[in-house]
Amino acid sequence: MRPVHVAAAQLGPIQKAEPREAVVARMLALLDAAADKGCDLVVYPELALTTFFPRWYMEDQAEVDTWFEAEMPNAATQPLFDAAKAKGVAISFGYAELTPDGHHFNTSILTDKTGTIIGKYRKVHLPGHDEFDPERAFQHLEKRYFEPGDLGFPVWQTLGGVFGMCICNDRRWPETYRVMGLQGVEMVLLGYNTPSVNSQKSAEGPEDRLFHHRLVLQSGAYQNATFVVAVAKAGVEDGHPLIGGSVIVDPNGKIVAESLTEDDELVTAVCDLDETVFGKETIFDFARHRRIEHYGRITSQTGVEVAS
Ligand code: CDT
Repeated sequence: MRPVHVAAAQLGPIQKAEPREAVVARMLALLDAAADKGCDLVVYPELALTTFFPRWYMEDQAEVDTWFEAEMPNAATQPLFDAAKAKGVAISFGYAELTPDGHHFNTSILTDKTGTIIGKYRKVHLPGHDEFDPERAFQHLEKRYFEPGDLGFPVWQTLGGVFGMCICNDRRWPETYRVMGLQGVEMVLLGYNTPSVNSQKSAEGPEDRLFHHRLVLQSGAYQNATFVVAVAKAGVEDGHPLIGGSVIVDPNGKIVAESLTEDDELVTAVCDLDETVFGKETIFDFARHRRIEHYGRITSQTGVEVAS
């Protein structure tokens, strides 16, 4: 047995005017509750410290940069790292990262149980667009404010297992899981901010959105024999609804725990990482069954090419 008691710490909405300190106080309350339950690891959403600001069109880079963190930890988040250390709980959360040399990334970090950052991931698959789009019901300007991640999909050995991270839209891409799967990942941690309605197709509402969300998490987990912990920022932010549906998925692709609300909520499960072994040694024993001689297009071609 290699049990990891994990908590998906879903956050309810964060309004545009809500300061980071108030959000961190909410995150600390969830951390306390998780520690009281005996959790080893608490996972928070994508861009956990602020509202989902890429929905707002901005032209002034100084204004954009107010949504970014130039240091981690910083004054607002230091209490989280202190609490993680004091409680002996590892944490993972997402934030907008401004690097010392001026690069902007949609980032998540992972700490060990002493509150020391041991892993960093920068979102690779940025959705949306980079200019104001009047055709959309609302904006999704991640391509305007962030650069694609430059760290690939690394994994880290901690808590007795192999852990990886990805962020929101990354979860819809099978390559995300497979690159980590090829490094033996046993638990993928991810946060998300998913609008409840498709801005380009109003008929695609929360039911469809949650269906696609579960579909990709469950298939990614099964096809790579890994746990997946997916954590929402949910609810209505300044009139813009985001889905909930935070889940913990096992290596069979089954949901073992799921949130019930669109508010701050803790979803927990004890995950035995040894449950990943059967899949990794049988149907998804990559060394025996993969046929890379047929996969060249995956890395040599981006878009669809139809033979004439
Ligand atoms: N945050 C994020 O990546 N959201 C996307 C919305 C895609 S629609 C532009 C998601 O995949 O949920």
